[in-house]
Amino acid sequence: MEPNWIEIEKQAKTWLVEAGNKIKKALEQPFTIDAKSGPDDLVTDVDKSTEAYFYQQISSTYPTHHFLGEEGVAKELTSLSGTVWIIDPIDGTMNFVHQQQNFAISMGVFQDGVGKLGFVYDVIKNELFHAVQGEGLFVNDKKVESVKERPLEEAIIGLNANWLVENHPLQTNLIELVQSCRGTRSYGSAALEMAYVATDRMDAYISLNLSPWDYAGGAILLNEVNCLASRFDGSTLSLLDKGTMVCSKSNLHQTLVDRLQKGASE
Ligand code: 2AM
Ligand code: CA
Ligand code: CA
Ligand code: CA
Repeated sequence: MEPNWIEIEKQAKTWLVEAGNKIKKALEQPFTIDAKSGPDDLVTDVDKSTEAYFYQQISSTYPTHHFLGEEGVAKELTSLSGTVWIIDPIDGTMNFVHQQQNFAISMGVFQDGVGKLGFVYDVIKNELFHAVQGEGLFVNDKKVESVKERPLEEAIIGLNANWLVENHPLQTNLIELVQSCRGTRSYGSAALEMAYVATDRMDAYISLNLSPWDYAGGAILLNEVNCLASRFDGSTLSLLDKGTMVCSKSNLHQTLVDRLQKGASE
C-alpha cells in the first residue's frame, strides 16, 4: 500500500521543529564532545540524542518503516525496499561545536529507493528547505520556482579547502577547477551546501567523501529544481555506501564530471 505522503510530510515537519527546539535547549548547557576517526571528525551527545529522538518517533508511529542514521541508533540497513528514512541528526557537527550555528538536520524519505520527501533544516536560522517529489522545493513553505544556469567561469562552487592541499590523485584537477570558477565557498555542512545549490546561492558543491545521510535529503531538494547530484564519475549516488559527490545546476554538471574525471583516469 502506498504510504500517505501528506501525513508523513506533516509528521516529519513536526518532529524537525521539536528536534530543533531540543538542540537549541541543549546549546544552553555543556555537552560532551568526542573525536571519531580524527580531530576533525566530531560527535556530541546532542548528535546521538537527536538521532535517538527521530528513531523513537518514527519507529513508534510507523513500525514498518526502516531507518538509517549517522550515529547508528538503528540496526544496520542493508536494503532500500519499503519506506526508508535516512537522517543526519546534525550535519556540520564541527560548526555546531565551534560556532553554535551553520549546522542542519538532514532527512530524506525514500520509497523503494526513490526520494519522496527531502528536508534540510537550519535550526538556528529557522530556515526549512523541503521538497516533495513532483511538487517542488520550498523554503519555509515558499516555493522556489527555478535556478539560474551559469557557465563555469561565473559559477560559485562549494568545497572544503582541505581537499586542495591533501596529496590526492584529484588534487591537480581540483586546483584547476577552483582556478576556472568565479569563486568558492565552504560552509562546513554538506546538507546546507546542497540546499544552497538548490536555491541558487551557489552553483555547485563537491566533496571527496560523503555518506548517504549527508546527501539523502539534499539530493531530493536538488531533484525538484532540475539540479543533478552524482559521484565524480557521473554515476548514481548510493543510499547504502559512501563516496564522492558532485552536485550542480543541470547544465554545469557534465563539465564538472569531465573536469573531475580527467584526474581519475590519469
Ligand atoms: P557531519 O558534520 O555530519 O560529520 C564537512 O565536514 C561536511 O562533511 C559535513 O557535512 C560533515 O558531516 C561531512 N563529513 C562526512 N564525513 C566526514 C568526516 N569523516 N569528518 C568530518 N566531516 C565529515
Ligand atoms: Ca559526523
Ligand atoms: Ca553529515
Ligand atoms: Ca552528522
